[in-house]
Amino acid sequence: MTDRPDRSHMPLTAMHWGTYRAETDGTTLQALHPFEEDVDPSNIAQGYFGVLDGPTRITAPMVRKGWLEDPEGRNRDRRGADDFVEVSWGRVESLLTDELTRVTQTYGNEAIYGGSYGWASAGRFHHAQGHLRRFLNLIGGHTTSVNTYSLAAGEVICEHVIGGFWVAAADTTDWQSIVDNSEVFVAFGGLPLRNGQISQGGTGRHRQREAMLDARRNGVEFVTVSPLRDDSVAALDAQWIAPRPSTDVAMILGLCHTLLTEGLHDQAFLDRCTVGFDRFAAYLTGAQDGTPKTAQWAAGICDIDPQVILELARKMHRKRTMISASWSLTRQDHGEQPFWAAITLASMLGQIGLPGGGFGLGYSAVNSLGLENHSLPYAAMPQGANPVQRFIPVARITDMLENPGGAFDYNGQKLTYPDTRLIWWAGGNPFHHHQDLNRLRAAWRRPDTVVVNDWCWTATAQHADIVLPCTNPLERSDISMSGRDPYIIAMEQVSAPPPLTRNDYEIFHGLATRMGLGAAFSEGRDQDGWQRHLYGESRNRARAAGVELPDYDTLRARGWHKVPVPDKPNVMFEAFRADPQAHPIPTKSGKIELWSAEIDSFGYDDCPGHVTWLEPFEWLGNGDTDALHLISNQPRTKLHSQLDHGLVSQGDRPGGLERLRLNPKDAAARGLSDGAAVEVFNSRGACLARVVLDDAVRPGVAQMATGAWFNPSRQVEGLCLNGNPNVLTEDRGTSKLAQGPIAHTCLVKLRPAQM
Ligand SMILES: Nc1nc2c(c(=O)[nH]1)N[C@H]1C(S)=C(S)[C@@H](COP(=O)(O)OP(=O)(O)OC[C@H]3O[C@@H](n4cnc5c(=O)[nH]c(N)nc54)[C@H](O)[C@@H]3O)O[C@H]1N2
Ligand SMILES: Nc1nc2c(c(=O)[nH]1)N[C@H]1C(S)=C(S)[C@@H](COP(=O)(O)OP(=O)(O)OC[C@H]3O[C@@H](n4cnc5c(=O)[nH]c(N)nc54)[C@H](O)[C@@H]3O)O[C@H]1N2
Ligand SMILES: [Mo]
Repeated sequence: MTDRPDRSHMPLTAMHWGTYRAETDGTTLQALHPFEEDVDPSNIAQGYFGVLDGPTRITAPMVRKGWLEDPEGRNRDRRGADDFVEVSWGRVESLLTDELTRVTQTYGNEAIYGGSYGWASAGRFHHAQGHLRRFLNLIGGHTTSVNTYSLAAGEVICEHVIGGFWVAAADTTDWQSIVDNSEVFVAFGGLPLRNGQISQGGTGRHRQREAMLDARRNGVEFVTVSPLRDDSVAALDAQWIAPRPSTDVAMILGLCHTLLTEGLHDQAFLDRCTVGFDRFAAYLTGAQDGTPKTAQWAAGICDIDPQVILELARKMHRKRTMISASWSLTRQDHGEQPFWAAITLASMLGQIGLPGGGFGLGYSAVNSLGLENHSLPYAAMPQGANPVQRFIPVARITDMLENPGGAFDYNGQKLTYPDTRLIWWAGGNPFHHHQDLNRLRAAWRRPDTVVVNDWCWTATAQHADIVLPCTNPLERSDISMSGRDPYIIAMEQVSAPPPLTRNDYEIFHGLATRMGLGAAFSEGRDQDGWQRHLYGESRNRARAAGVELPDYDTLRARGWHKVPVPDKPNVMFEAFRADPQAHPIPTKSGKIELWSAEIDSFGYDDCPGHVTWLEPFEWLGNGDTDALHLISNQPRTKLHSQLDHGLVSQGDRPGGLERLRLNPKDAAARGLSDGAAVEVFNSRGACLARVVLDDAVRPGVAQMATGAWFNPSRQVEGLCLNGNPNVLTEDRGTSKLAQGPIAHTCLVKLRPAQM
């Protein structure tokens, strides 16, 4: 941007929320300035100032007192409420070597849980989970996890319906195709720009705002289907439809029914490109179960005007329509259904594969969705092979700890939980991200040992026995290149880490060395050697895909490189639409599966063979009259729990409490005024919050971002003082198919806080 001073001589650093120029006075970081290429930089990075040192920084290896004092029982009941003692790296390495040897020899390697979910930090080489898994694989393996918290249900359902989520995500229709060709953009779950701040692995230039506004200027009509009006920016002037949360599937069925009964569906597309429409249609019309899924039927469930559904269906048929379904829709009870429903609706409209038409899964969930770029398969740190076959669906962690040997279903398989004796987490914060934290906290006390690598004292670190202090991205050199973003950034160390901290690589290399496996772990490379190696491999892969990258030293000297954008905007499934025989999609049938013989064969009552409206276990349709549906969405001021302790996040907490947004009508009905301190509660737990009145929130809904560090009260059982909504959310799988998390399906009540 032209009005910024030239800072191109300053070193670059990169995070999931963007790229920055670092101003230092030679020793200390003074400022982080937006990268000159970024047209819409994020403020999140400013949260680092003040927390690089100080009381929240982990500065040395720490071991829990009770764990040291009782080598038999390990005083496990004190885990999460105990003191720590500082030890040397030599001592901690010897404690860990002994414990790993004991656990693997007594119980086998499957007793180590190394699933370690979490976002860690940007940087191709310094990827915490990659190093953890490489190390654990080297010592005989570990139980791992599959799928994500982001959209586990979406990943598994897409495997059956369109051949995989991540493949489709990489094929997402570009924003430019939408700008040039769409007439209507219907966003289930909205287009939250605050989420587009983020891109896993880093981003050079934030594109979502500019693209949306270009589309609007070009006449695209936006429709936001969401409990929050501000899930799309005001400038889009979007039509706001606000069904009850967790009822989008009913609304989409109402749209499908309208298309079918009014003859507005594209039978030719359905015949050529999909399988199983007839089975789905029998359900839609009620031939199968006696209930036609009319607009009227849907409106009753969603609590909206049926006319809105009828008119929207007709408009979507008349105009070139892009349908977006946000990832949040999958983090719900029966979260497999919304993506399947959106894909079914788009199939009936028959615009899939046309410029600006069809569907996209999560525009603005992250900056990379809809970017005009080559999707390049860059190399990642090799993790070796895991000799242990056992895994859990990522969000079944508490079930696993509570229920060793217990059986569970997953995607057609019958599996059992291992007997976990040691947990190792690096680069994630389960005491932020998991549901029903009070239940997790109790189950977490079962294993003998918990090891956590982190750079700051998160609740997870506080619930560990052995805490290994690591660095953050400001404190190490690396390369930010994600393959989902055209920018490659040579990251430089711009802040000195506390002297006793180590990079995750060094932590595991040190341990491997002590266990006689140092050479196997390092393969003879030092940290710079690995970065050269990974970049060199990536360069070869890019070249094979027709893209030339500068060599490593040139990249380092220049600081960054932008991969040129392709000549023409990408359109999802374009080739498939043109010739489904020649270009099948990777499903069983090669076509879009509106009825899946495979899913049907699993016989799951909670995920039948076609899209089905399944009542959520908890929603505004079955709760007490004073219950509110809690939307615990992504925070604007941070990435999940990262930098919650920093000024940007803390500065957004009026009077130190997390904001709970409420419609003024709901506040008035409860006698609550703006700024009131409340306890948000249900049968699972409670947390403190401060009421903020806002008519952008649908009546019956309360909204509170995730990310506040879990801070359990020592006086009141089950109460989080910092306002982490996961003390309220239910921990159960979306269905037997994906077993994904369901944070967005949650009812709560409010009472004045006792403070
Ligand atoms: N209620 C509710 N809960 C949710 C969600 C929701 O919508 N509602 N969303 C869910 C979703 S989509 C997700 S993805 C999860 C996110 O959950 P997580 O990914 O676990 O959350 P983060 O806060 O990003 O955790 C990353 C941790 O890694 C640490 N870290 C950063 N860099 C490094 C490093 O270099 N090395 C090491 N060792 N550690 C590092 C950070 O300090 C932080 O503690 O949360 C889920 N939970
Ligand atoms: N700033 C910031 N950006 C982020 C993240 C972050 O922590 N901070 N996290 C990143 C990660 S890991 C992920 S997975 C993505 C997640 O991206 P999303 O899944 O899109 O994130 P959410 O903010 O949970 O949800 C988006 C909106 O969906 C709406 N919604 C919730 N339930 C329903 C429903 O039943 N029906 C309808 N129609 N709408 C509903 C809510 O109003 C919410 O604001 O965000 C990424 N971006
Ligand atoms: Mo996520």
